[in-house]
Amino acid sequence: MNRTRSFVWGFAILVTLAWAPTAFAQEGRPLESNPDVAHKQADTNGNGAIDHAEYHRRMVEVFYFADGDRDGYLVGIEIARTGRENPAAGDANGDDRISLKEFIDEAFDRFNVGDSNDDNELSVEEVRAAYAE
Ligand SMILES: [Ca+2]
Ligand SMILES: [Ca+2]
Ligand SMILES: [Ca+2]
Ligand SMILES: [Ca+2]
Repeated sequence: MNRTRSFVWGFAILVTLAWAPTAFAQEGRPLESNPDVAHKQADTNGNGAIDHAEYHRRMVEVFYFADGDRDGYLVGIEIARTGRENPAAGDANGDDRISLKEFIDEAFDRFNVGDSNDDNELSVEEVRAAYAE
């Protein structure tokens, strides 16, 4: 998998996905492809950085948003809604579906890649860098 694409999906979902406009538009969710706006949306306490709690909240939100049949697992088209190129990525137990735990674990791998100064927060610069790759 191309590193840029695999990296970007984490942020794409962080910002609620510009890649699945139809699915998200149907649910009335604003699409966000601008890293500055995306960062601001996830930074719920407005301190200029996305911490683990804020990121986790956002990822949970995205998971349940993508989980169209609300069964607690992402499969097929539901995975596609998260912008993933490789549906198998993150499927740690190989059952061909993504549980919330698997989704969050994978998301935090992306978080750590994006957190280039290792302060456990994503600055707007770090999010911009991720988008620019
Ligand atoms: Ca914050
Ligand atoms: Ca589902
Ligand atoms: Ca699984
Ligand atoms: Ca950081």
